[in-house]
Amino acid sequence: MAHVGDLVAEMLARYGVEQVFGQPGGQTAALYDGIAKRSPRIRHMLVRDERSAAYAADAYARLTGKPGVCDVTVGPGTTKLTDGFVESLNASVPVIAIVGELPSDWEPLRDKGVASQGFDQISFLKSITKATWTASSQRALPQLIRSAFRTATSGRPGPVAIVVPHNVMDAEWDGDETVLEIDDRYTRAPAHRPVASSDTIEEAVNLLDRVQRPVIVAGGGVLGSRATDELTRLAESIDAVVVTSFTGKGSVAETGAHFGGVLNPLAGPAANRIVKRADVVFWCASKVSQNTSVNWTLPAAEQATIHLDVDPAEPGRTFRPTVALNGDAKGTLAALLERIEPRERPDWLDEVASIKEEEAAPRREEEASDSVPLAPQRVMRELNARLDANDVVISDASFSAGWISAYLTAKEAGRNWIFARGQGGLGYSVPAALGAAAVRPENRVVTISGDGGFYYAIGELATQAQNGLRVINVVLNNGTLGWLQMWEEIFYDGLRQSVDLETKDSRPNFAATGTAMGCTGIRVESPEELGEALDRAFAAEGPVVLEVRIDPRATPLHSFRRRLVEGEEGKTFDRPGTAYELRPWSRSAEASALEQEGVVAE
Ligand SMILES: Cc1ncc(C[n+]2csc(CCOP(=O)(O)OP(=O)(O)O)c2C)c(N)n1
Repeated sequence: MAHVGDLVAEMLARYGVEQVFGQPGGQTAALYDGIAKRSPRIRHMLVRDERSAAYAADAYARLTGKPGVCDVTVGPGTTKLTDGFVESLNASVPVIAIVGELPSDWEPLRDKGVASQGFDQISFLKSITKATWTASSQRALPQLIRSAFRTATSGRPGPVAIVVPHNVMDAEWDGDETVLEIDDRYTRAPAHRPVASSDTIEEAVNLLDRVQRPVIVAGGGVLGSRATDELTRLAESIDAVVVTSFTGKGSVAETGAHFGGVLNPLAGPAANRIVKRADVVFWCASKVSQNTSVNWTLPAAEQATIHLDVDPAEPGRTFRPTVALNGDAKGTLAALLERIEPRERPDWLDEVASIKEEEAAPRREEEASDSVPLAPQRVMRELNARLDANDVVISDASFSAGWISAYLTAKEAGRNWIFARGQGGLGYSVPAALGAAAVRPENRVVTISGDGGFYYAIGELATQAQNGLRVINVVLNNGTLGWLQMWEEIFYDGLRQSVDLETKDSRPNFAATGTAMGCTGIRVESPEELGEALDRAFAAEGPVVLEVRIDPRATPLHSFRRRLVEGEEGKTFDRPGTAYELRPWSRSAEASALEQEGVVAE
């Protein structure tokens, strides 16, 4: 007998979904039956925590542009969607959740879990999704599935949820094929490519033509829109320099003269210096977040600006752009390219090259460090040498994001880098690797996290092993919550409260944990062991946990570095109180030193 679980699975498969992530409950078992009957056309991956299902779906979507699909059971399954869904919502990633629910007519019993696991799921989900619907009947469901794909992939993409009551999911379906029709315009984001109006494009062309030192800040929307070719061509044709946000990393190849670095306080000063020198800053598919704008000290008051975004509500949020381009990045950049005259700016490229070199010189020394415990910069250098252009690197929160962005190179443009900056939550990388490996089996997927971040999802190592995924999980183990340890030390007079993750007698061994979970476990304590360890990791067929003991005083955050060194000379520092002040919309060029250095609470 066919049932509604078949209907849902069949529609998902017709929309091109080949992988669903989740954990079953009685209310969703029919969906599992539907998927099982259709495997391998559509497959299911069992995660150890529904939070991981949402993260895996998010990573799947970032790499493919297709909505990542996950399923959760009613109540405790639903609440665990939160971390991933807020990440997807804030980062504009298309994700769809099929959510279990109690039977429709149990409404009065839902309160306070009187009927087991019940609560007001709709109100809850509405706050973490772009849209949430309940399928009140079998007949409503196909149209809701079409709405889910349409909403997730159009305009500013985002996560959506369809709540399916138990009686609807289990109901018999007569197999009527006519209800299954999909809308194939919405299988992938961006579903629409609106181009900015001709007069605003003209204004942007005129402005770019008048300036000497153009910089483009590429945000995550460049990759989301698959606009890397257009962006590269524009930069090369007018000698503009591209810097990227974390989520924009990979928007251009990072090997050429037109790349200026990653713009984030964690990623080193080069990009910040370059942006400050620009006479026009073109924010391209970037929401100009706190980190990318270095506490909104960028752009400076005297700089001309262009802001391109598919969401018309975005330009103008933190500064009034000289030109606002409301459109899709790929389409609008292509339109700009058609009108703009090629232009050489050799002086500007020379200046940028010398800024880059000044900042790179001390880094090369750090990368060659032989210190024990290891310098993370050394780990990154050896990893960089082994990464192929299309391998996927997934960052956890905290210092890993800085080490990756500043020391690993995007050898080609493309969607190969994942930074979960919608929330900056610890524990993203290991579960996200499930989604990445599912769609990129031919590539190596590398996660990089601190020990604090790694703890969050150790259970998913078993998922990686069970599915034979080619993931290398690098754990930069400094024995402490590095960022918070330094924050406490600097701003609270040497405080060291609840930041250490080990004691002399209790030292967790992550490599051994990996082995116990069915991965290859490798532990590195000295630089001599590193090369061989990485070779082993890259040669392994299944998942690897590569634990490296790193220097607990290492930080990519320059403001911390300076303060830690100066602090040793007996200076004390104020808490970053000034950074709490909301910056005025019509910016002044004045900002506190702390803000300009990018001291950010993470
Ligand atoms: C889920 C979550 N909880 C807390 C934080 C605040 N936080 C930011 S960085 C950090 C320390 C992370 O430690 P670890 O993963 O070991 O990396 P390290 O700082 O040592 O590089 C914490 C607790 C966060 N970003 N996310």
